[in-house]
Amino acid sequence: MTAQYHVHGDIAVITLANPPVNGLGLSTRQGIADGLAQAQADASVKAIVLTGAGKAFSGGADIKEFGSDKALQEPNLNSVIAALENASKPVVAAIHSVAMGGGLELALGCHYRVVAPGCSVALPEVKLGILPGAGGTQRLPRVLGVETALNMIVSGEAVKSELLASAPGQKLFDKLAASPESLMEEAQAFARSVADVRPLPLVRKLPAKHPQGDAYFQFVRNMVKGMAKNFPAPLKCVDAVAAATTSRSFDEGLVRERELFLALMATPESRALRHLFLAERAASKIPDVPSDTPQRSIQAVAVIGAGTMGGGIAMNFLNAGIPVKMLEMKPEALERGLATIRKNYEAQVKKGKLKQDKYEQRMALLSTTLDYADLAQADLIIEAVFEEIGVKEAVFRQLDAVAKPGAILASNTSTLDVDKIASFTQRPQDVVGMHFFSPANVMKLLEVVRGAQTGKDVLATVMAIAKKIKKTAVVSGVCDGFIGNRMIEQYSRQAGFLIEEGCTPAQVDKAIEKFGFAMGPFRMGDLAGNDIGWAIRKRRYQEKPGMKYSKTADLLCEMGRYGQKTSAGWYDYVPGKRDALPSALVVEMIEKHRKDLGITPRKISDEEIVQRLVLSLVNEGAHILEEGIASKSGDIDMVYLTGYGFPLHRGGPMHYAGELGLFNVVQAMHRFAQNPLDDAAFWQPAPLLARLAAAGQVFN
Ligand code: 3H9
Repeated sequence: MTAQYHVHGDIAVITLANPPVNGLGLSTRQGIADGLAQAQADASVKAIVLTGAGKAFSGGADIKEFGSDKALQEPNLNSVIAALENASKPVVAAIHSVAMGGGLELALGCHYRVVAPGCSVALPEVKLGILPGAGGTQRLPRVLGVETALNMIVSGEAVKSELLASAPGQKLFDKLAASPESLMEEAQAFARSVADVRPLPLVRKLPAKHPQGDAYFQFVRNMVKGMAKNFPAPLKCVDAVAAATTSRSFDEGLVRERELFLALMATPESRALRHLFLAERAASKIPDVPSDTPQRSIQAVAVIGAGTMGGGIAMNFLNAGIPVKMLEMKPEALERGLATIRKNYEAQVKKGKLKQDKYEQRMALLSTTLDYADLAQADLIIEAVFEEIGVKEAVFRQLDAVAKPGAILASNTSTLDVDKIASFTQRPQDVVGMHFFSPANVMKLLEVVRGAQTGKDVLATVMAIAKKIKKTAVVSGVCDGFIGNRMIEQYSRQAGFLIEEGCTPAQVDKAIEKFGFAMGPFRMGDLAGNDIGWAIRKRRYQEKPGMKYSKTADLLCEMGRYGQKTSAGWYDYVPGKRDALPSALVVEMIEKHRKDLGITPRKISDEEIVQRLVLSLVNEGAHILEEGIASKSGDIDMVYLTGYGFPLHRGGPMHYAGELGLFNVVQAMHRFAQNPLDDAAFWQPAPLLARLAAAGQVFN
């Protein structure tokens, strides 16, 4: 049973005990219902306190139970709340640490609420693509007023208990305890003080009114519509709260909330967001590295290379209060690097995002050196030098000579073999890849590249430090391009074929941007620099002479059109501006190229564009899974959602493939393989994909 029952004198205490956050799964709900029945049957009990063990009152409905029979099984959350409301003895919620979603709704069903300071209070369901489905949209407006409640429900953001408790006229909390430590004592004393009060107060009896209801809700709808973009839940939250103010009875409002909740639960957007929630947390777990693996202490970090990447990497650690020593070969390079870091921080100060004193504290943690010997005290050394194996070799041989025993030696390589890099040292167990994405101080993604000999304690340490610097870390095995870049290469190849067959760059970009990508492949190429892809392809032509490529991107580079930095790429740019303007020269180049190849252009639908681009990611992702480069499909999704602008509401390529149905995905690939201008060999479904499709399953 994941709820406990104890009696202290004349007070019964029901304690939710479902770690980690007392999610309200079936057995916990049953435990509450049983405790309530027991307390009411015991004549010596005068009042009941409901609380949570460990680090939360409750984080809400058990997200892992969603979609299963257990979520619906009685007693469901609404039935438990009804039982609380109908209890014959007062029930006091003793709330601390976290009261979210169904947890807050549970508390709102109690007769009284005593809260500890510092507790995070929220109805965050909107972040999962749903709305509060156990009365939250009906009860919160009654205790906090319509506007505050609606703000909380539409944003899903947490508010601290002491702030809410001090709001004028609030009826959410009956008492703010002096401290989390005294909460239980104060809640029990409170319960005794109200033991004989009748009738028992119920939130449902309070009014929910807004003086200018129609105008207010109209205004909010317009605003929320603009912000919600691809997500249906925020507008439905408004509808549900509006129902609290217009329904003829409380129960009629509850019915409306239930309808909206169930409809949202069935949307692909909600499935995507729930997948994202679980995949994000699962990414930090490595199957053969248990959570109790010892970690190394990281008190001081060194970064080699003060370029854009090195500087961005350093800022992450400075932001987290960890001292950084930056090494360069020449004083001018160090100066330039320092100036860039200062400029970045100063821009944040100017925008009011960073306080001056915080900026100064961060800069005080940064030191520089030209001498490798100065890195001897660093616990973690991250190399961000030029992407060439000879350069990396020189760096790692020096590091091996100066780094203290047990220091972690990380490479920020995006393409090179981490095992080879490790072989330049006598301590391959200490070597790992930490592939940051540019700009490194902004992008959430960190690919942690696990070499054949990387120590488990090194991995555990790097995953923990990633959390500290607020990155989403995903483990990748060693292969060319790791997870993200290996997949994007296939996506880029498809973009090239689409151009050859009849699309314009703008048509491809528009189609995939309409699907939800932040930026299409051609605008992205112009931003990143088309010469980078060119250099990689030149290497590929040597390594894989049989691989089919469109030559349009090479022709573009031969014209010197590297992208925004040359004010000309797939598009034209006005110097200093980022607007992508169609280029007649590029169209001419593409048309000539088609003629040279004897291709008659055809009209290609947006649907085909999107499918070919996205399914190229899926097929390569399936190979990556099968080879064990990624240990689970959610990891691949996290890479794409946090590092490559894949639309959040689609849940990542592997999740999206499941939404399409893997059978349909395989059928589409067979169709694409028939196209003589495409790469038939690539479109053979990866064996794992074919097996799952045949078995009617999805990736896991
Ligand atoms: C809801 O309530 C619907 C109702 O309105 C209607 C129902 C009819 N369930 O984030 P962390 C796990 S919808 C199950 O790293 P933190 C999480 O998976 C729900 N598990 O910790 C992870 O597990 P693991 C509305 C949950 O300290 C572990 O807890 N509620 C739940 O940084 C630690 O998570 C929400 O949306 C859950 N509800 O933050 C709250 N919540 O160790 C979502 C967490 O196996 N949760 N877990 O990987 C949060 O915002 C944060 O997790 C929280 C803790 C603030 C609670």
